[in-house]
Amino acid sequence: MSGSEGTAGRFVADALAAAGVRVAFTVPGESFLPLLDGLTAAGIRVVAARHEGAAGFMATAHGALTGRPAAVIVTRAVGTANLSIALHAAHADSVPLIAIAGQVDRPARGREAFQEADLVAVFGGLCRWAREIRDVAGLPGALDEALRRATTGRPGPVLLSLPEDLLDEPAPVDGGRVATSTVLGPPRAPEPDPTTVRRILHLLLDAERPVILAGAGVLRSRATADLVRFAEMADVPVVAAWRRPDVFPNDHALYLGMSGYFAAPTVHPRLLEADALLVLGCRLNEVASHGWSVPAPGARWAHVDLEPLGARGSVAAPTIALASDARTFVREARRVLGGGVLAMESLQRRRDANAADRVAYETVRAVDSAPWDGPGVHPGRVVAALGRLLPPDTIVTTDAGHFGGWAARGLWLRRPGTYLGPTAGAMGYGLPAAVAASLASPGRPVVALVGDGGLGMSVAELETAVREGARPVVLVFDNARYGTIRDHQDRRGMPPVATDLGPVDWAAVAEGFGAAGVRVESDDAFEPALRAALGSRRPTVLHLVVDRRWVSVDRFDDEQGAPVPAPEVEAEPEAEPEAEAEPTAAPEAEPEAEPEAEPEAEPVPALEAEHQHQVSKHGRFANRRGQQRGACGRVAERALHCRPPRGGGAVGRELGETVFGGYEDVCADPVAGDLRLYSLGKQRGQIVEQTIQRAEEPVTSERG
Ligand SMILES: Cc1ncc(C[n+]2csc(CCOP(=O)(O)OP(=O)(O)O)c2C)c(N)n1
Ligand SMILES: [Mg+2]
Repeated sequence: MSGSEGTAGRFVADALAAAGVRVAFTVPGESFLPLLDGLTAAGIRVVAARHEGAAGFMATAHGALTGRPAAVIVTRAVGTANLSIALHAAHADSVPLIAIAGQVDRPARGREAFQEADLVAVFGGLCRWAREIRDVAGLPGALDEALRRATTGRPGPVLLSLPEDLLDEPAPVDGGRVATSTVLGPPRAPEPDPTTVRRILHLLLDAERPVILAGAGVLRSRATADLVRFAEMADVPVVAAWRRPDVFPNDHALYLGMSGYFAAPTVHPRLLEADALLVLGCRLNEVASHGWSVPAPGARWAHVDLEPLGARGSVAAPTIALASDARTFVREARRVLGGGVLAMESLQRRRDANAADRVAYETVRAVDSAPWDGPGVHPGRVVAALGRLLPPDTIVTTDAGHFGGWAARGLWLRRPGTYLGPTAGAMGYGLPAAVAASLASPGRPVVALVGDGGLGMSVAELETAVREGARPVVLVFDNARYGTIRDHQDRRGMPPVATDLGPVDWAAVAEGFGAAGVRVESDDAFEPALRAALGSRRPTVLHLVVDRRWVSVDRFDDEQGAPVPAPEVEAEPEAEPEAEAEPTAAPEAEPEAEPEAEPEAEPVPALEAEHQHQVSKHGRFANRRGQQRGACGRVAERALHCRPPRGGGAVGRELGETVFGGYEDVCADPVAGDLRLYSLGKQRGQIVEQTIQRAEEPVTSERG
């Protein structure tokens, strides 16, 4: 007998199981022990994650993929705060999710109890519905309501706050009744009115340039095959909503690409050109609608959605709104269309225009054509290789960041349910989502696309993957920076504050968590590494070294530096006395460098006389303001493959050794009393070599 037998905690677990919840992700807390015990007893798989945000992303991905809500169970204010990013993501993605937070004991509420917060007031706004339960008798009704709200209408996250002492109480006497029927399949709205369906068909077919913008509602209602047939019958092309590229087979002649960030350049103009638009199972968020510019002013549009929109800001109300799930609508539309006769002349005009649109789209969607022979991988070629090598049922997950632009434009997806991306743009999603996908579909390959910034936020979930038997292949596009934000800074002429990161040996990190890790530094090395990873029984991280000149799929910038080299494991240095407090040196203005003609040309420039850096007798770094071991020193540690010893300073290379680096600049460091001067070029976009010299003291290194 389990310890939770007969308790309210067990009652909650049984209700979740009866409703079709099969998995619960958690970081455990002492505030919900009977529930934790009850979940296992009720046959729900409990997966412990390393962070509640990741647990929430796992639950979100599970819900998106399967259509069934997962539970995510967290503790009090601290756990719920960590979870909140996933509540926001699940809401943005319209994913059903049952979040349960263990709350402080009822007698302690409102008295600054340990880890207390008003969870409903603070986090409920991120959810479709949130409630704190104050007595056991209220449990059945609240669970009923939570399940209903999560899964009907526009699906989304719900939050139940359950006081710890309540979970220990005996279960409700009559057992209560918890509705189950609403959660066992994809959400459905009432049968659509055939007259309204006919009007929508007229709206589309009377137009010259109609388009369907299809979103997650099509995926959730498993309507892709029906949509393909409907689009073919009506000869209306389809654009996928942002981060829903799997909604329609990408190799189909009627597919015209995905909207949103890094859309192929034909997509937005084509949407604006549409004189009639069917928005199907899509919420028309800012990104999918290119800043609410779609539907274009004056376009006639129909919104078919479980909860269709009214007028919103600058977007006029739909010409026709129909509350329906996508599949029911499309099936009805096919039925109606099957009995009708289409005007041959306008049909032929549309066909010709569609064919031209498709050719135009195919011409601009390629991402692998730019010349490149290193250093590092060509991100577009990586994506093209994925298109060639991944089995069609592979599930691809993505994190937020510019690295994803190549896949957004160039990845070929052929089947529904093969792509998971957060429309909330939440970093840290990619790996946890891949873990959840691999657990939900153990037989399918799963590939996570992540940046080095995003992976840093959830990398510990590699251990979760290993422990739980998930086998994602993680592709980390490493430019050693928050590249997206750096791009924004550059484009606004702002200095690069807080956007450069240090080097990480992601392969070693992966191995440390029990996964496999492989460093990939060239295009040639990628394919064999991917094949091996797909065949591996362990989760694998492929550390893709990306030159910083690959700013985005739309921007190659010769002025950006090469990637920061990987750190090398060096002998543990002697402990040194603690260095002075680190100054917060203001970033120096950087000169604009002449862009190079060819990305692969890497001349060694003359060093500029731009900065002066002094090295004191004590071997401390100093920049020209006399600040010790400031940004310059830390940068140098990175650029020189150095690992800072505990006491400050840096462990360097041998005298006479040639070092190279890029982007960042001069330093010196002490080793066993020696002063060794490195001068690395400041000119962006150029790799600079310098031979290590013994420095005189005091040293003033003028750049040049
Ligand atoms: C949780 C979260 N924090 C911050 C941001 C803002 N943000 C968007 S992209 C980005 C940088 C991503 O860096 P990385 O993962 O390395 O990808 P890159 O842009 O370098 O390709 C940041 C900080 C975000 N989207 N999500
Ligand atoms: Mg990055």
